[in-house]
Amino acid sequence: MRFNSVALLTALAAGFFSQATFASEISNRSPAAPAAPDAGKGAGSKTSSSAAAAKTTAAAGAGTPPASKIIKIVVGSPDRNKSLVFTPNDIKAAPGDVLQFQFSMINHTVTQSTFANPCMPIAGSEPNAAEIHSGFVPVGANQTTVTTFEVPINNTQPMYLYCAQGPHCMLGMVMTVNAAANQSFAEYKAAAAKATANVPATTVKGGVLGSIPAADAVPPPQ
Ligand SMILES: [Cu+2]
Repeated sequence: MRFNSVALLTALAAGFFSQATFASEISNRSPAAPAAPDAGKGAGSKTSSSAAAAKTTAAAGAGTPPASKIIKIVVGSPDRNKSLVFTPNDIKAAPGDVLQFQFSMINHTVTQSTFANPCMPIAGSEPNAAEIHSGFVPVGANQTTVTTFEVPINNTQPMYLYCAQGPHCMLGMVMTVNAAANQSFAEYKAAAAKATANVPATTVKGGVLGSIPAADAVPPPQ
């Protein structure tokens, strides 16, 4: 009986050492085995904003086309009087540019409508439209990171965007990208003021949620 136990222990020890040896051979032979990514833990759809930065770098190296830009837009503000605005709210963007929405207090969305139907998701008017919707982004005071929503610009078509929170759209929390001369920011805002409902889209689309250190974010309007 005692002999058998010793034999068993010896066998286990031998097994352990041969496994350890095997493991070290594996790690010696494949030093480039990818480590498990810890970014994105518990936040599947969130990535850092490095994609946009890399894109800009690549475009700058390519030479021929004008360098693409990251256009930063602050959504809301801790300042009560500036809390229902996109800053800036009437912009031009070129294909290759990326709109980087930076969310401030308190809880807003970036959602796309048509010019004709403000405060309503564009899919309701144009079922095949490539819709933009960030989802609701709650933001507390003094956060150390800022949630971003990066929207790549693929063409020069006008885009009409609004915040789908509460009455924010009707209260003027709208913006335009490449607005047409006869469908301007001012006209869109005026039409939004008369909307009878403010409707969010159902799924996050048209961009990528991420996060940047608050120190790297544009200071919200005060
Ligand atoms: Cu809002």
